[in-house]
Amino acid sequence: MDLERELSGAAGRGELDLVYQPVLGLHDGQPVGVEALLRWRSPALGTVLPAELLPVAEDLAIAVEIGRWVLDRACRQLATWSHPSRPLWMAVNVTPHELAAPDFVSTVAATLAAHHLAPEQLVVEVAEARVASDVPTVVTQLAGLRALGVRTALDDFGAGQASLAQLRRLPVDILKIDRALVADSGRGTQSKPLIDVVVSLGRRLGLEIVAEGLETDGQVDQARAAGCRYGQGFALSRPAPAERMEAFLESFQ
Ligand code: G
Ligand code: G
Ligand code: MN
Ligand code: NA
Repeated sequence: MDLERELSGAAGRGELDLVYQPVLGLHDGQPVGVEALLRWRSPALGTVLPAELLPVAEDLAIAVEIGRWVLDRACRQLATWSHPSRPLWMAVNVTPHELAAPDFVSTVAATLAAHHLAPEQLVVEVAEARVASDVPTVVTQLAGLRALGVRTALDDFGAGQASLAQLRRLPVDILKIDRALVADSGRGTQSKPLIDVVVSLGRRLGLEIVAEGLETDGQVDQARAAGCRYGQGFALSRPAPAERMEAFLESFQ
């Protein structure tokens, strides 16, 4: 298969790329963090998205290598964007497969040190629905990250089969509410009580909460009204290449 043959050399050929989407405070509109999103710019195949390339990467046993590249690039970028007057976090997504690498936590520690970043500046996101594949390993590795001072996030919360069970089990600092739960808000459907309940649950657990996939001003208002401190989505800013994200961040100075 073309994708397989091409992907195995993609990192070495410099074809991997990150785009960035900011997380904004819903009360002041200020950026507080940035999420790194992987893209593969394949000369043969065009831009390939993570959903398509990650399963192939796992089959080829290069998912861990790609994850290390993502972490290093994202941290290097954060080191240039974050400064004392504008502290930012950088969030990277990982699969349980990547987390399961025995040296995952030590690689994170080494990467942070190499870029002179404080551990609190990194957020590691793991999607709720994927965690079920290996809960004990995910728990151990997330706990190891937190012991370093790195923050952990449960991504796509509310989209999986066992959201509440996962929330109780997993050592996380941040809850990212899946866009499915915000999608109908502002249109007078059942999602308003859902968001309200999830946000108040998260707050009672002492978690920071990010509403994801905010596509309309109505959804932004709804998330804010529910008590959600942070938001992410097309209504606030689309994912953008590094130069454009830098200009976006500079516009807040
Ligand atoms: O950026 P996009 O909407 O295409 O992302 C689709 C999915 O891929 C999301 O679930 C996101 O969390 C995941 N994803 C994006 N970048 C990365 C990455 O660098 N590593 C991993 N493991 N997943 C990623
Ligand atoms: O699973 P995760 O939350 O990491 O996925 C992030 C993905 O969501 C990115 O690929 C990004 O392109 C996409 N995304 C970001 N904001 C929005 C939005 O407002 N609406 C939709 N439909 N997708 C979004
Ligand atoms: Mn994410
Ligand atoms: Na998400």
